[in-house]
Amino acid sequence: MRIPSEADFASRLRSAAVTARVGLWLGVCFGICFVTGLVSHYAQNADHPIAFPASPVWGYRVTQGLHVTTGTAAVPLLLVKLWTVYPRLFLRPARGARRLLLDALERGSIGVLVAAAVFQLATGLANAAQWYPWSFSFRSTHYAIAWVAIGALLLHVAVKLPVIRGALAAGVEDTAYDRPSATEPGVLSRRGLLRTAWLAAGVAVLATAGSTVPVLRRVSVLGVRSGDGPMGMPVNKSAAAAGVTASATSADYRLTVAHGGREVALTRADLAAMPQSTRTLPIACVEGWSANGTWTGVPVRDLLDLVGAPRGADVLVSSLQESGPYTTIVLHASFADDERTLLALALGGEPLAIDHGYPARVIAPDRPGVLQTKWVRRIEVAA
Ligand SMILES: Nc1nc2c(c(=O)[nH]1)N[C@H]1C(S)=C(S)[C@@H](COP(=O)(O)O)O[C@H]1N2
Ligand SMILES: [Mo]
Repeated sequence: MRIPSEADFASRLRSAAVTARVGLWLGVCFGICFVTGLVSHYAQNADHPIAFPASPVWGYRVTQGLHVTTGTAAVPLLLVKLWTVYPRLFLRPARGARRLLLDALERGSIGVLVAAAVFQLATGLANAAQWYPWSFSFRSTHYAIAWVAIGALLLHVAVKLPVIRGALAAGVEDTAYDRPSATEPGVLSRRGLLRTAWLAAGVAVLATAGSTVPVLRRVSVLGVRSGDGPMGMPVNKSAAAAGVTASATSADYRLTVAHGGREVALTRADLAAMPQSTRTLPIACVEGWSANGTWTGVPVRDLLDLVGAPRGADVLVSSLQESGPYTTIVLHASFADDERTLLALALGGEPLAIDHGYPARVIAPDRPGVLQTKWVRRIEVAA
């Protein structure tokens, strides 16, 4: 077996005219992924120097739905784009020290870009499918590599700008930027290949977007959440999996609200006897699925008032769940003080199912689902 040479790849489908067009949409997807990813990362930070907005209530639902959908659409686009350019790997190295150095730098930067892009899409998809075949922290790693990917992408676009502009301005059949050996007809036309790429991206979107967009649910064979679950709402982690079945149903259950030296302990009946408020708010999971619910419960602000907690203070919410990364989370002041933020006792007019957080769970507007703590046992003003 011999190493292939660049001239072995003769299909005229592998053209800058195709690469630039697919690359344009790939760049759009990566741009949307990057920005919506920053939003999601910030929303999950414990520290909010600038308050994350609580309105519109569906804001995070839209940004995270876009994040997962554009990430999924990027998969077929990236594959097509890599297919059109990979013969360039076998181009002979340039002559002369200076050209060789530039060549090595360019190939190196493309290597970084491809590795980072593949890493982001692979870890993102696995995460959306709740499959974690790794031991690193998903969120911090996906966030760090996002910067590598976007940096390498900007560099790549800057280096290729003359070719990109030329190829996009000329027709799709243009050959000005083709490798000299890419002359043989392909199995389909360039337009045909492009249409196939758009179709594949569209199918990828339809197959996953149903976990966010209810009308698409029936066509979303790949949607990682069916929309089924107790009370018509998917479940992320069941009470059994969280190990809270006994504590959540115990007659000894008390919700503790604390501030400074003051503490009150409330039974579920005490909570149910307080003035109730009903709000329609979505659960918008970081993994991309989301669903609206009509929640009834006690505004968290009313609970904080029982212990004289000041406005403008961040609040810690703890779960009966004893282990896992989300047993205690920060409910930032912008949410704690919002009258729409509830300690919910009911969903759709029925007492909460245990898998949705019975006896009581937090539901706040415009928040990542991961921070909507279930089986709440303690609400405490942060020191
Ligand atoms: N205590 C606790 N609360 C939790 C979780 C958890 O694992 N433990 N999962 C969170 C995540 S990731 C999501 S998306 C929502 C899902 O709420 P649901 O299961 O009621 O739909 O609950 C959140 N609250
Ligand atoms: Mo989630």
